[in-house]
Amino acid sequence: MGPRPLTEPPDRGSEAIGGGPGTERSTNEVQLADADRPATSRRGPAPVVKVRRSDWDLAVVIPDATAVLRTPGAGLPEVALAGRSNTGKSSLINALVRRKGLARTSSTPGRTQEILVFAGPGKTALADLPGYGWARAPQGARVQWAQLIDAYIAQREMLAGLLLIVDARRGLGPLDEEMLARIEARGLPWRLITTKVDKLTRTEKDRLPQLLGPRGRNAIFFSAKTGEGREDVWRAVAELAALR
Ligand SMILES: Nc1nc2c(ncn2[C@@H]2O[C@H](COP(=O)(O)OP(=O)(O)OP(=O)(O)O)[C@@H](O)[C@H]2O)c(=O)[nH]1
Ligand SMILES: [Mg+2]
Repeated sequence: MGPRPLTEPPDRGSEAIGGGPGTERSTNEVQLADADRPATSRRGPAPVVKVRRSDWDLAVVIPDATAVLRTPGAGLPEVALAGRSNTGKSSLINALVRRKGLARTSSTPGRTQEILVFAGPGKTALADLPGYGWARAPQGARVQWAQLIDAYIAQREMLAGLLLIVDARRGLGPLDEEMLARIEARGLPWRLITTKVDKLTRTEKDRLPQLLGPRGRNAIFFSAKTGEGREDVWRAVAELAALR
């Protein structure tokens, strides 16, 4: 059976977090947060990248699925940010590079509609993907975004790894599991980021590892609002690219 399209309506009771099948630990999951066991072994953890505000810019736009193969990269491996619509992928990029408005964000889902590749002075480009799972998006748009995401994940030659972005209040859903299955099918590493942790109460934050289940064992807790987890995400980006 081939992979399901990433267009399935999201709000299903079956989106129990960390429970059902497919949540077992993956060999593609990178052990980044554990300083004792850096993925780059003898060389130690990758250094945190320091960037200045103006160093990053939009390098490449991939408008649709047919353009994935023929659109050149920025000469850098790409780490992609994927996740459900409105989880904060674009905001995370802006927070990482400390440049508000570089990647366009919105309080309504469906803001990012193409794949935008941002490049800076570092060794890795960041690819901002459209979100999936927004049930109220027009059907045509949903199909087009899903095809674009699918093509990028399956075919993009310079794709080095994936940051899977989930809202800390929701955890992983079936479409997120599907995304991980696809990236693992390509043999590429990934890392889970839970965003908007500033919105959690203390108790919710304490319960987050339990909510995320085995997939979330090495999750990075991130907030674009407070900057929490920013350095960890940079480290993850560098590690993913180094594994390429
Ligand atoms: N409080 C809080 N809000 C956030 C955070 N990250 C993103 N947001 C808000 O969440 C909304 C969605 O953010 P985006 O960055 O546009 O989300 P996206 O995942 O790129 O969305 P799509 O492109 O539609 O898939 C915006 O209103 C952001 O301001 C965060 O860490 N904390
Ligand atoms: Mg976006």
